[in-house]
Amino acid sequence: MFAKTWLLLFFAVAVALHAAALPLAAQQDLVARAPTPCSSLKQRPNWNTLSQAQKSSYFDAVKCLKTKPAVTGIESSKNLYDDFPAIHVEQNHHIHSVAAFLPWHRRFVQARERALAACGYDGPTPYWDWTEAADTGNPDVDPIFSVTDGFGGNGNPNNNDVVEEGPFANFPVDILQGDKDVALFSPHLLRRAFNPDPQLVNAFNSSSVAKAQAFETFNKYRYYLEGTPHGAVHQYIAGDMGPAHSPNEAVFFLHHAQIDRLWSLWQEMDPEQRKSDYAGNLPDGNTLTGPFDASINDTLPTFGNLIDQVQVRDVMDTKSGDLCYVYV
Ligand SMILES: *[C@@H]1O[C@H](CO)[C@@H](O)[C@H](O)[C@H]1NC(C)=O
Ligand SMILES: *[C@@H]1O[C@H](CO)[C@@H](O)[C@H](O)[C@H]1NC(C)=O
Ligand SMILES: [Cu+2]
Repeated sequence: MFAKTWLLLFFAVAVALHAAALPLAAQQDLVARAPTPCSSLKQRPNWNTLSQAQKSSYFDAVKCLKTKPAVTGIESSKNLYDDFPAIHVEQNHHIHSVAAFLPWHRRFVQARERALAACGYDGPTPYWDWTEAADTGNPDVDPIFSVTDGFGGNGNPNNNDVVEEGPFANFPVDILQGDKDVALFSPHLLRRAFNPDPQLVNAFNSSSVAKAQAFETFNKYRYYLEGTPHGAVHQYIAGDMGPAHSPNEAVFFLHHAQIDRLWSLWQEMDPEQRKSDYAGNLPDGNTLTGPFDASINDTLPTFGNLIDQVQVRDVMDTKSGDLCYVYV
């Protein structure tokens, strides 16, 4: 309590002192830019720690998204559920293999959290720590895929990989990635096609994550994290989770909460440096060779009204601004 009051006071004094020496336009900028301290921090837990009641209210809220009107304005998206895969398809090239991969998806998980809250979910935003699944060598038996209190298991290879058990059994989804990242309206039932290739599974094991977390600069970190563990989880689940319409798959958001968690843990290893370390290529640059023109002052690619489009700098710290959460 004392520390928080002190911090608030410090901000107020610092802003006032700076403001006194600056012209009016710059003063307004400074006031607008001062990071808002969080009044409290929400905890984001491991999925496995949720109660049965929380898990079932989570599933209910996910399904409720299909009953809410679309907000993105993307023609193929007929409801709020479809908006998530649709915007992810249409922004595909702006949000993958670019510097903005991590900050955009951080905000996208937050957009989902708000949508679920609007659908009556008042529990926490969970993450899936898939290293536990990969380390066993058999991710298919992970609790996340439980048919009784998880997201259900693999699809049926004899029925177009359709998921036939669990809360998403024969679950209708509508969006497919088309050419040139156009979101197509193509109703089908949710698919999974687990790929047990050990090399793929090892790419998201705890050793692979340890390797990611050991990179010392953002650009190298985000390149490995996106390309190796992140990509391998998409490819392991496959079906709807494979292509850019992957937000059709509800597990997507627990996967991306885990990616976000790893980034925040990486940032916490050297907060002063890493909460402002942001670099890499824009969509027209090469992810390995550059040019590396991205700036922390860039505006994030659009979320199509799912949530407001802030600057990268506004989502660099999960403990400030309108993020205000920590992973536990
Ligand atoms: C993860 O996979 C690598 C091979 O890529 C292997 O050498 C390592 O032992 C695995 N780690 C664990 C914890 O299973
Ligand atoms: C971002 O903008 C601030 C002023 O708003 C400036 O001081 C800073 O140098 C800019 N950073 C980059 C990387 O462009
Ligand atoms: Cu993505």
